[in-house]
Amino acid sequence: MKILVFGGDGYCGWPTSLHLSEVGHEVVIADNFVRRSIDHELGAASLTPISDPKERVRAWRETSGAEIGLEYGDLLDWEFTSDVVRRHRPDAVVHFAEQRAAPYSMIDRSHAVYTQHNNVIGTLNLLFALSEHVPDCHLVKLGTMGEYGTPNIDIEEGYLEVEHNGRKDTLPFPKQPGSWYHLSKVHDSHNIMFACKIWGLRATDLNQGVVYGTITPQTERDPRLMNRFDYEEVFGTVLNRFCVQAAIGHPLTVYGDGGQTRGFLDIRDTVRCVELAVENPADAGEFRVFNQFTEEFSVRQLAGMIVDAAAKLGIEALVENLPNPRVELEDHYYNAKHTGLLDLGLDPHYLSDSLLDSLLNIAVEHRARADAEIVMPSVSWRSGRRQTEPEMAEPQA
Ligand code: NAD
Ligand code: USQ
Repeated sequence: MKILVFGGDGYCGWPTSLHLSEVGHEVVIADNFVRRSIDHELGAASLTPISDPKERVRAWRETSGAEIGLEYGDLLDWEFTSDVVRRHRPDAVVHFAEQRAAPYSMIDRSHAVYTQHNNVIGTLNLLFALSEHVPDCHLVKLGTMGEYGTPNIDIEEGYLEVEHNGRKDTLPFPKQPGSWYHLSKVHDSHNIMFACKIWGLRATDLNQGVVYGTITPQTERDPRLMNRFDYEEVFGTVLNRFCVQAAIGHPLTVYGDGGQTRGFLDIRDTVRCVELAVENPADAGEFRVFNQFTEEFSVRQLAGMIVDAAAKLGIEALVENLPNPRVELEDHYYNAKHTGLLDLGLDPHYLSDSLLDSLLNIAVEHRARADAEIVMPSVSWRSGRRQTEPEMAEPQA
C-alpha cells in the first residue's frame, strides 16, 4: 500500500514509518519538524541522539534498500496538505502530526491555543484534502485513551450501548478529558466521525495509552535510525521518565499518591497496531475506534517496578511523592476494553523484568546526556499562566 505518514519524524511516527516500510509498504513522511523546534523552546533534547530527517531516510535506504519519501510542510497550510495528498494519492494516511504533550497545552493561554489550533485545524484540513482527492483512502488517526478520562464504569471501545427512558441506542462513549491537549483529541474525534457520516470517508481512531520504550528492531539497526526518548517534565511520559530518573540518581517523581491508573504499551506494539489498522481498513462511512494499549498500571505500581528492576542493576532508586501538579483523580476505578487490536492479531510485549532491564539500560547508556534540571514538574494545571507571569489586572468597565 502507499501510506502517507503525517508526523513521521516524531517519537511514534518514525519507528512506525520504518516498520511499515520494512513490511513492504511504500511510505512517505510529511512533517513540519515543529517537535524539534519545541525542544529548543523548552531547552531540552532527546536523551538519545537523533539524526536530522534527511540523514534518517538516507540511513534507511543504505541499511534496508527501501526508499522513504520526505515532505516538509505544515498540516495547517492548506496548499501543502491538499497538494501532498493530491500528488501521492495514498491508500492510507497515518496521522500522528499533533502537539501531544498535556503539560505543554497547560503552560498558558498561548500554548493551549496553539495546541488546539494545530491539532483541530490540522486534522480538519486533512479531512477536506482526503474528501477532495482520495475519498476512498483510509485515515488512521492517533487519538488517546485520555479522551475518556477516568469514569466510574468500564470504558468501551469508542461506543456505549445506552438505554434511556425505555429506548436504546449506541452512542459515542462519554468523554471527560483532563487537559487542553486531551480535549483537542476529543474535538478531532467528533470532526472525523462527522466527516465519515457526511462524506462516506473511512477512518480508524486509535485511542492510544501511554507509550514507553524507544527501540524497535528497525531503529536499532544503525545509530542514525535511533528514535527520540523524551524524559523532561513536558514531553517525557511517565515510565520513560522514571527510567531516566533512576539512571541519574533522581528520585522517581510520583505525582500525588500515585494511584492514577492508565493504559500502557510498548513502542513496538504501537508500530504493530498501526500496521494492523492500516492492513484491515474501516468500511466506507465507518468511524472505527480501537483502544490501543496492552496493560493497565497505576503510577505507584510502575515506580515500584522500577525500584525493583534498578536494584537488580545495582542502582538504588528512591520514590518521592510530589504535590500533584495536575488536576486528576488519584484513586479511581479503571477498566478499559482493548480487544479490537488483539482480535486483528496483536501479540503484545508485556512489561516483564527483562523488558524493564532493557529500558533501564538504555537510560543508563545515555545518562550523560540527561539534564537533571528539566526533570521536576513546573507546569501547573491550576494557574493557567506561567509561574513567573505577573497577575493581570481585571479589565475596567
Ligand atoms: P511527537 O511530538 O514526538 O511527534 C509528532 C510529530 O508531528 C512531530 O514530528 C511534529 O514535528 C509533527 N507535527 C506536529 N504538528 C504538525 C503539523 N501541524 N504539521 C506537520 N507536522 C506536525 O509525538 P508522538 O509521541 O510521536 O505522538 C504521535 C501521536 O500519537 C500524537 O497524535 C499523540 O497525541 C498520539 N499519542 C502519543 C502517545 C505517547 O505516549 N507518545 C500516547 C497516545 C497517543
Ligand atoms: N505522572 C507522574 N509522574 C511523572 C509524570 C507523570 O506521576 O513524572 C503521572 C501523571 O500525573 C499522569 C500519568 O502519570 O497521571 C501519565 O502521565 P504521562 O505524562 O505519562 O502521560 P499523559 O500526560 O497522559 O500523556 C501521554 C502522552 C499523550 C497521550 C497520553 C495517553 O504524552 O500524547 O495522549 O499519554 S493517555 O494517558 O492514555 O491519555
